[in-house]
Amino acid sequence: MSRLILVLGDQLTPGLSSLQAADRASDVVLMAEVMAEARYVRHHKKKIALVFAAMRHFAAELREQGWRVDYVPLDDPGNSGSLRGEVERAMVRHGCGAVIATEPGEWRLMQEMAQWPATTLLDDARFLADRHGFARWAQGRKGLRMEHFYRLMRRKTGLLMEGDQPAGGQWNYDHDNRERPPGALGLPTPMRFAPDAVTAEVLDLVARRFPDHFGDLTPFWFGTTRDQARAAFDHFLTHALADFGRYQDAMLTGHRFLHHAVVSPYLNLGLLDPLDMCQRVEAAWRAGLVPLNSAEGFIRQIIGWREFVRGIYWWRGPDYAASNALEAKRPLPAFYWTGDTPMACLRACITQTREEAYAHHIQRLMVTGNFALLAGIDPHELHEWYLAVYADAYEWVELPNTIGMSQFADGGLLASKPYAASGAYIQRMSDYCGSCAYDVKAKEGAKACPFNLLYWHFIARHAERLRGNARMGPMLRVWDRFAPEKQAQLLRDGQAFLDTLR
Ligand code: FAD
Ligand code: DLZ
Ligand code: SF4
Repeated sequence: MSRLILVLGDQLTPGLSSLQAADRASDVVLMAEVMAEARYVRHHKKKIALVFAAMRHFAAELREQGWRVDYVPLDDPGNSGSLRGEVERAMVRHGCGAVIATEPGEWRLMQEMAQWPATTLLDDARFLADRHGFARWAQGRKGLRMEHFYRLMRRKTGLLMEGDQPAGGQWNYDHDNRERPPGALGLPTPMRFAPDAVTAEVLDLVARRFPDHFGDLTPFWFGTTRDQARAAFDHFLTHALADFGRYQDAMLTGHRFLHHAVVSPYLNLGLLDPLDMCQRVEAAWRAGLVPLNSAEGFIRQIIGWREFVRGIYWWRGPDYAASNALEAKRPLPAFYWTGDTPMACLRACITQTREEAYAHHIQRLMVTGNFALLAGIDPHELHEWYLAVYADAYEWVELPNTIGMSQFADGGLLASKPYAASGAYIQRMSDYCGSCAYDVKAKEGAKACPFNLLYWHFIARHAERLRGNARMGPMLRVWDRFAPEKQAQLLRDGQAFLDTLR
């Protein structure tokens, strides 16, 4: 009897464990576009279009390789709207007695699929660290630090290693990575693709069926095939990797991508392979084409941060999403959906998010994330926002970045200190402040940069909890030295700004 091989929208990899376990001659591959997946948060229109278009292209790729693929489009008149419904219908259609699937990337679906009858779930082997091994490594450790995990991964993969020593003598070159580009001239841009007929049809579908979702659907320039994803990565290697390291933290108005790879949407769908990407980056360094700080910085993001946050996601379990160590309860301000705010940095990052379904790491961490942290925004509401608005967003990677790294809502499990910063950081790393209604240098009064006002409000609100954190010591000592009248004034100013967010 043939078996049904369910391939999810972010499992577009020919070497997927479920496909490896299948028999091309007798089994049937099922792929289904379903409302339940497209609406569990109100995903950006570009994200839905990317997922559906890439799914359709992958189905064609599998058919070319000789697989029997049953593809259910969203507009299929019989579409039940859920993955479970589509699996049940397909089992009857094809007379299948069993289902094989690779584990999904979210607890929500994992818990659901574990209840399906006659279904075998296989490990997702597309990562460099398996989640059970990560849990064994993490269990019983006092503090989890990415740097320790990263060194293990360097040794395990052999990437940038000379024997058992790190290439160049250092594991991490982050201190070289704090520059702002001297000007806008010659900045790279990511590779853009014109939609083909398959993608154009999906764009039409998304425009008709998801008009109420966040974000601009067009212009749509993401690649939607494996070849295009590879071409986009090649383009990054040639044009942007060399300066990736030193300009990694920079933000410039009108230059939304700078030296970033803009490959997370492809990588998270399964169109690119993380080890292959890192080996190509290492080869570029060994060939003398890019400096070591850039190669190391990029490889650290992939084999370090990406694998580390995934490990934490699965290890901490489904309750991690409800973490709220700082007891933040303020609703997400409406301007996160519109960009309509006089704060130039937030306006730029949110407008770009609406238009591109993309913002780079520092924009997410130090602008939208930092503001939410300082203002005490409910981390769960913020998590749903990050999950909805980016083309690369899947809970296994988004949630630990939001709850752990950006909001300190897990109490310091993932990050050694809160990523809280005043306007001075944004001024140093960007040109946003030049066109802002607020004055980044002003610490009090109506014109004062809200990040400055909220910074001290945040420190004061959480002073007792943060005293145990050695890295926050210097800022707490500055706060303690302020005269009581100054402390009271800063708190009043911060509160007055927070009251305007209602
Ligand atoms: P580059 O800067 O060029 O980096 C290269 C690659 O490294 C990325 O493609 C990505 O795969 C990986 N990477 C870099 N930083 C991280 C990180 N912190 N965690 C995991 N992988 C990383 N990344 C996602 O892929 N999906 C998300 O939903 C997501 N949500 C985030 C939410 C918040 C609050 C924060 C602070 C970060 C989030 N990130 C997320 C991490 C990071 O911002 C993106 O991976 C990165 O911006 C993708 O753009 P890029 O491909 O140009 O990355
Ligand atoms: C993100 C997404 C969307 C928008 N639509 C579908 C879909 O229609 N069918 C499908 O199989 N997968 C989709 N996905 C990806 C899933 O949401 C993803 O597999 C889970 O969130 C687990 O990571
Ligand atoms: Fe952002 Fe403050 Fe600079 Fe305005 S002055 S852009 S609010 S950091």
